[in-house]
Amino acid sequence: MLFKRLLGSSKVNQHSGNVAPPGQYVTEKFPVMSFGAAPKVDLATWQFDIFGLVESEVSLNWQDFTGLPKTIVDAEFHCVTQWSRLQNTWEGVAFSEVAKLVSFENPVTHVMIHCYGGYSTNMDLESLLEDDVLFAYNHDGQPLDQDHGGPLRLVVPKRYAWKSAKWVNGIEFMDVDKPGFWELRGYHMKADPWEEQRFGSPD
Ligand SMILES: Nc1nc2c(c(=O)[nH]1)N[C@H]1C(S)=C(S)[C@@H](COP(=O)(O)O)O[C@H]1N2
Ligand SMILES: [Mo]
Repeated sequence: MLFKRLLGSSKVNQHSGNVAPPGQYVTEKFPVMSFGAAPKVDLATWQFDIFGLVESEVSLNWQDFTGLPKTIVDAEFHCVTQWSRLQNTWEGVAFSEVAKLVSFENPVTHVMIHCYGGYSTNMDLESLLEDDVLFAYNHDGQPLDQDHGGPLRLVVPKRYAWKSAKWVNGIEFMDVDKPGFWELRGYHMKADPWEEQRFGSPD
């Protein structure tokens, strides 16, 4: 495909100064939290689709994706089951960089992230465009383990980690907010750990 770009790389630090959000404890371990088994994804057939309210859909293969400009982000990771891992270095492609590949006919307000295995999670577009949000293929200098979402996962440091979708394979741009996998099952639509937005309000 046509995404031959220079490999520029930027670095972002997102830290609150070694303090975990309310109701969280700090761990140096990296627990695996997955609903169901890790899908096995072959890089030769890996595909990432950008669709929804876009002027034209874009599909990327592994080479296209990893050819996009690289970013490095140091960030915290907060699971709603109460563990926080404060020091993580993620390497990958900023969400904002991927979003540049499409244009919109109508105003887009929200996004659904899609994954191999059927998992999904929703967020508002503005939050995803922040400079610490990325699709990561490396964690702490190593290729991302399959259990941790390899080959590619989303990382959204300012949200509970269920929003950091593993095994991602698509972005759907929307003009309404819709619940993803855990949000449908009672978790919060926004999920800000500093506001302890763990569960949504039942309607
Ligand atoms: N596709 C997918 N992504 C997922 C999950 C999942 O079950 N499937 N679990 C979420 C939850 S609840 C957490 S806490 C983090 C955990 O990431 P880790 O297993 O790398 O620690 O991944 C999130 N992303
Ligand atoms: Mo979680």
